[in-house]
Amino acid sequence: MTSQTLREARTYEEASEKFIKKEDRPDFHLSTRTGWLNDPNGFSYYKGEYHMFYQYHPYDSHWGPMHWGHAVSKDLLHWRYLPAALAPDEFYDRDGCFSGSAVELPDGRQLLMYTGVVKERQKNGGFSEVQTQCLAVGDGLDYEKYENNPVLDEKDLPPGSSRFDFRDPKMWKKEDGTYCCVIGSRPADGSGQILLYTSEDGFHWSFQKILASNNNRFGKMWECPDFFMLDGKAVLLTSPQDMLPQGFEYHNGNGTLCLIGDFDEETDTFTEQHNQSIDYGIDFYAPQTILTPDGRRVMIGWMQNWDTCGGHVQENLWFGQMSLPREIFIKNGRLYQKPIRELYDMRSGKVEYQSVLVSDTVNLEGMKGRKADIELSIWPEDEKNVYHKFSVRFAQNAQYQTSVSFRPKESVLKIDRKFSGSRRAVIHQRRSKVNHENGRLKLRLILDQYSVEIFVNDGEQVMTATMYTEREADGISFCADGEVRMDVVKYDLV
Ligand code: DQQ
Repeated sequence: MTSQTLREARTYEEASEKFIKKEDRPDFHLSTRTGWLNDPNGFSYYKGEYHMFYQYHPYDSHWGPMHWGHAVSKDLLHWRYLPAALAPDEFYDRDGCFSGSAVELPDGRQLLMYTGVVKERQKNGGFSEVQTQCLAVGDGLDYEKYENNPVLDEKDLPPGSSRFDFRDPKMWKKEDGTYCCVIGSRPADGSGQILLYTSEDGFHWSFQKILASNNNRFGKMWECPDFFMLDGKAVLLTSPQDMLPQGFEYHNGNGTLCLIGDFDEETDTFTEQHNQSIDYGIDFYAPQTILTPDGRRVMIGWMQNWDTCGGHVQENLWFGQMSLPREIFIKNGRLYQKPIRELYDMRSGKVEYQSVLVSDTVNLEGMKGRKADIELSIWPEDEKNVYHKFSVRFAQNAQYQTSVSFRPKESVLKIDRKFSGSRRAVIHQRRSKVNHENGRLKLRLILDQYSVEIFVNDGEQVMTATMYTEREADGISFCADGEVRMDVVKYDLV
């Protein structure tokens, strides 16, 4: 039975989306149907289509009581909205249906697990949010909340763990037909841990063990975990809150973390070997992955970040979009990412230049656009006298520009959206160390109206940023301090 709260959300979103013009949205990145979107939820392949649910506040372009929005796609690039799937309408989730995941049950129904949130009055008069894990079962369109919700609560936490920070279950089905899930939690040391739970049938869950402990190394609470095997290694993704910077690897505030190691299935033991950021740009958080029917591990993140999304304009009817789907793999012990290969099918209008000398500002005929796939290779004109700096400016007109620049002597790549229309004093630049051989570097930039995703050295690193300037700012130019040779090819993405 659809609750009144959900019916109202569904009626509202249908009416409200009509006021948002198609051309005011990104084209092949999923954006919110209306209002606000954050984390990807329930990313799954079900009944022949990809399903993406998302943290959703339909009534406002700011975060509010969390619903689950819903969209489906055949290729992860063209999305069709479905009615909102969940609303905060039960005693155990009345203050929000927070992030979660989806699996298919043996009888063909889809099972969602999400975090139910209830505000509880504290002795000091303030409120804290009690978080439990809840289920809903559906057919890909309508979902019925489980009568025995919540299925995991404070009784299922290891001693000392907080009942106020227990969220974001990511489930998967094992080959033997049983289920596992990882959940973010806060132990007594105030930082983060990832808990592992198991279930025979997807409905009855029990605590297995602490899969990974932060021990105050990477920020505090660990949100939105995902755990899977990839190229023979075990990979744990999570998004830590309250990070302190570490060199160029991690920045202050909400960040992303990828732990790579080994997993012993007999004892459910994860042994960490390597840590890194998932994305080195400004706007990426809370990614979730899926195994596609043809065996690819594909990751999509929220293409914003809590610390930097305060700059958007109040009057907008929508705010929040997902990143590109990225195929991920392990190479040299690191996480690599590439835009999903289906993007090649969207390429048209090739513009190519080879061995262009860039020593000042260079504008090339046909090099423009806000929905573009640009591949660049650069090297120094004189190997013995390497250039100081090379930049690509895009989303550019007389007033605005966003840029990526590379300083080979410091091995630093910088994304800069300071001149991209923001009227808020939030972070607009971020730097990352990158690998290069004497100034030789490869970049692939994907632009889709209001975002850029920069894939460095065939996916060794990615830097993501949004820029909400007018679409007419579509210039692309190149400039250098010193002498750079450049091969560049650009396709429109349509
Ligand atoms: N967003 C959700 C939480 C999650 C956080 C609330 C991460 O479930 O921990 O909207 O962005």
